[in-house]
Amino acid sequence: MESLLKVVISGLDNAGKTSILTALDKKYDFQKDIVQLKPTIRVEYHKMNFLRNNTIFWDMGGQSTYREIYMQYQDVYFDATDLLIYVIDIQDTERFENSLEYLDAILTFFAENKMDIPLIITFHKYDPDLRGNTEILQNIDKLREKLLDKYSTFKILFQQTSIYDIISIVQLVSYGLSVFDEKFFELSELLENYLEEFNSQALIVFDRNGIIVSEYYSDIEPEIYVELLESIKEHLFLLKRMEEETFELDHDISTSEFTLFSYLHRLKIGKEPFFVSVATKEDKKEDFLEKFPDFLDDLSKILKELI
Ligand SMILES: Nc1nc2c(ncn2[C@@H]2O[C@H](COP(=O)(O)OP(=O)(O)OP(=O)(O)O)[C@@H](O)[C@H]2O)c(=O)[nH]1
Ligand SMILES: [Mg+2]
Repeated sequence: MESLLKVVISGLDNAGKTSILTALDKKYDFQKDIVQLKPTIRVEYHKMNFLRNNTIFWDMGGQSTYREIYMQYQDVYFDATDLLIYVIDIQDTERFENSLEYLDAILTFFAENKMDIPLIITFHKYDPDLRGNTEILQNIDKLREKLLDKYSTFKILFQQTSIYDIISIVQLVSYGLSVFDEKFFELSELLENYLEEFNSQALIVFDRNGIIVSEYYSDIEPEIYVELLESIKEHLFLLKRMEEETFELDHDISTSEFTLFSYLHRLKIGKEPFFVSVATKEDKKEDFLEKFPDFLDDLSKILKELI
């Protein structure tokens, strides 16, 4: 039996909710679509398949009129929620209090109805050029402490996202969805072990939509960090093409200008395609190529149980 997950994505107007979902959907070349976004009227529904679950994202338009409606008919909008993603615009310092009040209203509803729901709070618009900005980092810390203190009974996961960092968006959703199955821990262990055996930098398993099923990284040296991100981005783009067109080969190998050997491999479990993305240092690639078939065997066993 397939189950259906309801993911509510909420936050003030202009926080970036629809942008997040648009970026997630497109993965590449989405900037143009995001510039044209208009404020969301009431709720937009957005369906996505993730492993055996069908996921419906409820993108709740955040303008105050709509917020009032949701609060008036809380059970209509928030009943049967499986996961809440709450988006706070980290650049909109003036409205932090306002945003916390809205979150409080939603969480009060969950608490009153004894709904024990995992919650992801993302500090959004944490754009690459703001990394290391002390004021922003202090604000994030302050908000995080406040929230942890106030909502100690909730399971809260914090994230930092930006639409200019597509991997942060993919991670946001994949962490959220992976809380629903214990098999993910086994998978994560497998990746950890093989990453060590391969001596690689990154090992990621994507589903057909480019959602991360699991991932593992070694300590990444600053010099190759940018190169690694480029390799992952490139793989997101490629897997989309492999899905859309009938791509002849089941893998793609590329070597970047400098040091990284990057490899994308498609594997099918039943009818379900998965993609394995590997980035390894050029001088370690023999190790990797030799052991990769064993990894695929072990991986297939776990994925079979997941779908
Ligand atoms: N700098 C920056 N701007 C962003 C980011 N994400 C979204 N935006 C911008 O924020 C504005 C609002 O984005 P939307 O996605 O429409 O916001 P929303 O939360 O859906 O708003 P409502 O539908 O009214 O609730 C747009 O101009 C986006 O381009 C981000 O990560 N960084
Ligand atoms: Mg919107």
